[in-house]
Amino acid sequence: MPHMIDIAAVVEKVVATTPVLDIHTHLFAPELGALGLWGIDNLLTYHYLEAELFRSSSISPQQYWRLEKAAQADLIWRTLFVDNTPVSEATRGVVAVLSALGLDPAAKNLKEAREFFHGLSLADHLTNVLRISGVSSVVMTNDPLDPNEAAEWSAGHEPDARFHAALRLDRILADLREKPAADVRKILDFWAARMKPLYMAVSLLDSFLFPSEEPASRLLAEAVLPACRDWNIPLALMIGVRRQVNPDLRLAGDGVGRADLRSVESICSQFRGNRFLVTVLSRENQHELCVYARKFANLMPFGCWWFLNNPSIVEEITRERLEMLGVTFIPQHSDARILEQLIYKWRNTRRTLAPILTRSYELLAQDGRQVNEEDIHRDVKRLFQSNFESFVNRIA
Ligand code: HDL
Ligand code: ZN
Repeated sequence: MPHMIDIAAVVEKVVATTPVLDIHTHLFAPELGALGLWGIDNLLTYHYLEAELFRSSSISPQQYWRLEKAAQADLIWRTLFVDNTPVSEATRGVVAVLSALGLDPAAKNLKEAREFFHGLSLADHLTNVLRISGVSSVVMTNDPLDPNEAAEWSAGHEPDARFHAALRLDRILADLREKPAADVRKILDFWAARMKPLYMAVSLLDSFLFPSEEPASRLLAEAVLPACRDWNIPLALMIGVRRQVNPDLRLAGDGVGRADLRSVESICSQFRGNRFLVTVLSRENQHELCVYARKFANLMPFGCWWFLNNPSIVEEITRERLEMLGVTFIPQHSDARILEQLIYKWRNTRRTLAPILTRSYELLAQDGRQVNEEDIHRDVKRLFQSNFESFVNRIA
């Protein structure tokens, strides 16, 4: 009789102790200067919280944008954390971060938190946050047409080895849409050589269609995909955004729309020599993305992106992926914009994933196959690291 293990306890331990490679963030290596955000005022002026502020405060967006960042943070703290209970995903996340750092998450003001962050060395704090979060390394979002970022790269700074690059194409496909593909290809090659990206990435509207006469579609086919093939890196398609539904909210103003995923079918089918990381923003698109992943081995579904990164939806998405794909997908990325968000985003992912994996192994046992600790280690390592590492074809 195979040795019976306490499945729940072993899964909990393995999920808690297996480091994760965070494949999509908006974090920056310290070597890239002031691009990297950290600390309490940045944590509180996160666009997720700004959207929630306007539902509980009489302040108008126009009045809010005129405030200094510290005043914005004080208003958000008072409104969402003192005058109201921080039960939303984004507010509870700040509570989790403060608690993890030994600060009082029920404080009436930000005095203690500001003093704590003011005294920190970023280098030590970065190592401490990665350790608490169980994150081995992160992938950045690097936009070569952002003048501030281009200046940092042109200054010859090399990112810390725990920060990998991803070449983000949104602005290239928008600003250079009238350019010949050959010109765009030269720019891609220049920045790919400089950044050494693990993949190229683009976020796309819910209305994205491929193939189509749209400039983005043409440049993807004629410049981006040949470049990805030559550089032997995947292209990440992030589909389903409805840009600036409420422009008054700025970064918080984007919405979500169900996309026609026949675009994914066409691109995976037509470009068999390319590999595609795909995440979709609409909950309604998730099941069909799983079906497409069963049809195309060059499609790697990843993450519960943005408005989906809430336990109720992460649970549904992760269960259907396990049922349809086994452990051959990438369950989550943090999308962290501020360093300390890694702490709560990965705590939440582990807290939601562990019972789902346990249930899968319990069903397997009921149907006749016991798992051992080695099986569980292998599966969690695939989910947290090696599915991505092998898909980008480089040990990141
Ligand atoms: O396009 C993206 O990478 C999105 O993640 C946006 O940055 C979005 O504003 C975001 O931060 N989502 O979490
Ligand atoms: Zn993002």
